[in-house]
Amino acid sequence: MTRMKLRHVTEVSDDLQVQSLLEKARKESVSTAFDRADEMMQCGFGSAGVCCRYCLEGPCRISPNGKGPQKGVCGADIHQIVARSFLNHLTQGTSGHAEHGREVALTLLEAAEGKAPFEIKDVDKLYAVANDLGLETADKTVNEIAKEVALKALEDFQKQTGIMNWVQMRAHKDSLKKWNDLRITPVNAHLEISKAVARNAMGCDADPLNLVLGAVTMGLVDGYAGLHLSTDLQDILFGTPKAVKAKYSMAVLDEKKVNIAVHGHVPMLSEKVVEWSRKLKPEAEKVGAEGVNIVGVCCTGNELLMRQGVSVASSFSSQELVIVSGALEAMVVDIQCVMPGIQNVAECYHTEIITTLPYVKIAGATHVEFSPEIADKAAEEIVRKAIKNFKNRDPEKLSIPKETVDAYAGFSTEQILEALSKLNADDPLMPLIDAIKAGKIRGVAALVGCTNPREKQDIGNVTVAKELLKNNVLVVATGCAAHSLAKNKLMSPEGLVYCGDELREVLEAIGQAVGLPSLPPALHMGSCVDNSRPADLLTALANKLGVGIKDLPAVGSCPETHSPKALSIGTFFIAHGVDVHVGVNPQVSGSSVVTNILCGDKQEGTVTAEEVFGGKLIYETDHIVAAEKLLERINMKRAQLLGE
Ligand code: SF4
Ligand code: MSK
Repeated sequence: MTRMKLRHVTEVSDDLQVQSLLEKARKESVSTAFDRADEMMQCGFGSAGVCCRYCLEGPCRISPNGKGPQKGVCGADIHQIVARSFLNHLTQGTSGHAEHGREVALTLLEAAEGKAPFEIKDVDKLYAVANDLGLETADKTVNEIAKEVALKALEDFQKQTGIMNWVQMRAHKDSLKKWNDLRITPVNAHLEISKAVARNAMGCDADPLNLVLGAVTMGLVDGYAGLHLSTDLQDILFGTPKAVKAKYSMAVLDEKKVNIAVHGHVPMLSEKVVEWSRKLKPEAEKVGAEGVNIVGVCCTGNELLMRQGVSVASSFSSQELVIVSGALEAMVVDIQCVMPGIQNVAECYHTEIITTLPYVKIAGATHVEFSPEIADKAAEEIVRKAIKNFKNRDPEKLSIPKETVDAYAGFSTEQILEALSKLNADDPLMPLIDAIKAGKIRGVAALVGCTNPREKQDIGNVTVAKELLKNNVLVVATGCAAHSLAKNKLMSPEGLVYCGDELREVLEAIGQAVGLPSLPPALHMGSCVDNSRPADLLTALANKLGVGIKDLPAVGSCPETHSPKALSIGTFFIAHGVDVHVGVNPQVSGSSVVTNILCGDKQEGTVTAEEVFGGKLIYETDHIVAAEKLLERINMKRAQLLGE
């Protein structure tokens, strides 16, 4: 097989440590996602969303340039095929987040019933959620209330009529009315996911607009059964994040300790791994290590960072390079964004890959089954395995980069409001609203999503963020985008130099009110499911101002995504009227109809997301132009809201 020319390491990532580990991998003949991306040609048909494999009459593919057959065997045209393919992506992304929510709800139920070894850490949040759900709390114990909240959450996967409880509880009333009028409000997550799969089959829904509306329902399921429900229940179980200082970069690996990376998304097991890493320190010392060092990868990393200050080693695209350091005794994975390639890389070093869920296994990896009731047993076994593996480390293969970057994280909505309350105890949102009205903050942007091995790592996330900060846009971040920003000092006061003067003034004033030199330029709000937190902040601002979320100068940006989950999250925000930028091809370009619905402006005679919801999808690969487009949208909404 002829080998494609690989990109030079400097073209692959902006991170010097990633570059040096990739060089090491190549020298040691270890293939990683960056190289596989160079070797894998992208199919033009798939890129445009015009191939269909939904039945055995196919596969069928339609050429967007009009050459060749213009209909599949069943008669589906290019617009129907692209719309179905978009809905298929959204369904996949949404099911991941919904499963996350359901797992957390079951854990809360088992904890409340005394069957799982978890305690309710944030009783205040439990009461707040119970009240918002309309539950009676008087004369009930914490565990009784927790059980009722968990059962309400599980109803969102069971009920056959009405509206999902979490939609009813968390959605802005104007948005909810819009969705009800369109009859796209979800009833229960599993019902909607199954309906989406069913309507996408051969011989079912063949109306591109109706299919896109089905995708919006998926976005709402993602946002409420996935994001909001998971965040609320995780905060109840593990605590609502507060500002915390931690370290970033591959250099958080510790040569003198047993290193365990926790990777994936669901924090139940990893919380226990942290606990057992402390308990088993004496055993680590017996094998010559100074203790056990837990490092984060992807969003399991973000969850532990937000609540426990655990340092973060890598975002998605460089996950295999954590192993290439030769310093990792175990990588424990749960679900989502876990590349199968980690097992092949691990076989070239001493790292043990440990899968933990019965429906997420990797051939060749060790499996230690996790379920909430045996959380302690599983975590203990995992940490012991890593300790035992310490002796197999090969000093010849060891290469740990040197410098870490300090970053602040833990900015839950509650933490942001608490900080603002130092400036106005009676009305904490007012300092933020005043700053927006005065133009000191032009708007709010959420930098979300991933890194993608096909893209130069970090460049898109950081460029868009810096351009927005320079223009006095308040930036919040989640997921792997937050990792890019943290490594580039945008989550420490050092990064204030990238802010416009007015924004810097506001960040300093709030920071000093809570005893810091300043808030960091970008506020880390958490993992992918924590995109519920910016949504909560926007809902609170809209309610305070007496307007819809669509009226706020707020945008989302996802410059380097790889995941269909990002499309689901993006659609959730668009359904609220927030413009969302994506820097990676969303694979709908084959259909002018679907592209126009998602990305088109308001136009007479056509239905577009902007016209229906007030926000649209912006696909732009040039990072500077993307930031300009987002600023334009922010300015447009400011003009409408404030008459500027
Ligand atoms: Fe072809 Fe239609 Fe079957 Fe798709 S559903 S593979 S377009 S025949
Ligand atoms: S982990 S979905 S690469 S943010 Fe949430 Fe990172 Fe994107 Fe996975």
